[in-house]
Amino acid sequence: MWGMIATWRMALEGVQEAVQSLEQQASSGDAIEVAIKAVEDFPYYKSVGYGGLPNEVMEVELDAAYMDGTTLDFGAVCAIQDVANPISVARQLSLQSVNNVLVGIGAQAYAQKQGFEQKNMLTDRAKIHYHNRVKDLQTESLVPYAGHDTVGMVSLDTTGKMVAGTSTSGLFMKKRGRVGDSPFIGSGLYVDSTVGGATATGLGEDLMKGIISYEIVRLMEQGMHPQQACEIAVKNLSQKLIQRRGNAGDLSVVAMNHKGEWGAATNITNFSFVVATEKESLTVYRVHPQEDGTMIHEKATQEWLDEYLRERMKPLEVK
Ligand code: SD4
Repeated sequence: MWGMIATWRMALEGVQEAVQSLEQQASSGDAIEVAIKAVEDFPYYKSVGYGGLPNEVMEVELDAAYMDGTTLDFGAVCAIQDVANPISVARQLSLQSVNNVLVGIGAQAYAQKQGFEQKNMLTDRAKIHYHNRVKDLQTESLVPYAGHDTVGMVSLDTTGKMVAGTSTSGLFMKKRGRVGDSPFIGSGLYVDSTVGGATATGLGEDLMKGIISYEIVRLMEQGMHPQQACEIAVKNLSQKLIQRRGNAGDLSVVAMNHKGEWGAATNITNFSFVVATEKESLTVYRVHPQEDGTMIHEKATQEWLDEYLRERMKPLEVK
């Protein structure tokens, strides 16, 4: 059995490429790296890799993580700049016995020394988004930190090995040096090949309060189906945050177990995800949360898929 699940429709092209290789017995590690690199390289996705939206001083700081569910090897980079594929650096760091998580200039120096491609990740399009946002903030009372869509993926290969990965530019207009959940083991991602894996997207500050990816894997280990585990984890964390703090940020998750069964849950209205397994061809779903905490997964129509890309690639006007 092989399978792969990923957050957001933007993962589609990358997962498509990776799935073809999983069918040909590629490893789950290679599948994750290939698929996430494809998202990082696509300039129109404004929350991952090249074209990612900058922090408040117009620098693109990227976070990425990689976890091997068999060895439990884990590597991550936080707030790295000018590196084309943070996921590849995270994967390489996961193989080291120490120094698995590097931040900022240390991460950059490592990547440079190891020969990873250097690249200015700030595109003209991202600059327009930045300038427009600065303008809007002067006239409207908006939350500055809007705009997020981390790519998180879990994959299972034919040998039974599972791997998870994440990559993100974090929150648009974040403070310099701010890091969310995505590169943190347990919060942004967690995977154990004997159980399954999970990954999250949304407001990192809140996702971290529930160590939500680990929580989902723990629930699956207790025997829960991934769908039930995702729903319970989102519902419990969301309720707890509302009770204790008055509100809950955006929380969205996907998971797959070692049998290739999967789940996805959210507390927002526009979450989408991509899944493919040996039994189910590549499909994009939109998730509709219900009052009772259960989810309806609706297959995305071709019209919706086309509109998603059109919206992201439309010409931008400077305000
Ligand atoms: C963060 N969780 O940096 C990331 C942002 C994100 O979907 O996922 N967005 O907090």
